[in-house]
Amino acid sequence: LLQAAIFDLDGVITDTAEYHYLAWRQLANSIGIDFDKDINEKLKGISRMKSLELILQVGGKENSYSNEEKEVLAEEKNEVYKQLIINISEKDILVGIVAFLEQLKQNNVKIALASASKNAPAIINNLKLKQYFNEIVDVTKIKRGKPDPEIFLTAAKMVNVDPQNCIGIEDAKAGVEAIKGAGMFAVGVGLKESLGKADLLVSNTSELDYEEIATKFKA
Ligand code: B16
Ligand code: MG
Repeated sequence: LLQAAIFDLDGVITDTAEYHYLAWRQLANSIGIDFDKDINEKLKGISRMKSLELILQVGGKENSYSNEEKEVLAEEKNEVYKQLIINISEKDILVGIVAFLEQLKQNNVKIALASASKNAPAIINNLKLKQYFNEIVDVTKIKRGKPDPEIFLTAAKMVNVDPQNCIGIEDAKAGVEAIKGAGMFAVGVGLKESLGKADLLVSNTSELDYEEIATKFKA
């Protein structure tokens, strides 16, 4: 039985990828590394430090910085990012999401957030969506990032629902892998090329529909 829905944030509820992109590009350029949308694509769902390490690797600078210096660089990016997301509001909720959250609520499905972003609670507040969420995972307590299933398993535990009775909703390859690794039903938002492992694929959030998912979930 479908008892809980566990959401990713960036790319599912709102599109912060563009802001991550702008902030990382500024940081990368400031240390002499070219940054483009192809690299940005690989950073979706990946933690801040892992993202930085990937960028340094692409620029051939993986051994140029100490851990302390990397912390400073990651913090610098986050300061730029925080300035960019300051004006996020209800208008930035992706199409269909409020209706889908309402459907879940009406069907007594628990709702949780499993975002890799340390800024997730602030973003959910700005979007005025806090009231829908029974639980928001504190990512600072998560040891292993997506594709590890830890964050989805933690969310399931917080809402007290067995993983086999949960669905996870993700736009990133690493995220779908994490959901499947947790033993949950994966709803992918995006393209088959990257999200082929999802149990149900929709091309965008406007297609998220409780009845359709519940039917496929049972089958
Ligand atoms: P922060 P999600 C992820 O959010 C983003 O997709 C990823 O690009 C970002 O690096 C990560 O959050 C960490 O974000 O720097 O704000 O802690 O898709 O898991 O909701
Ligand atoms: Mg995402």
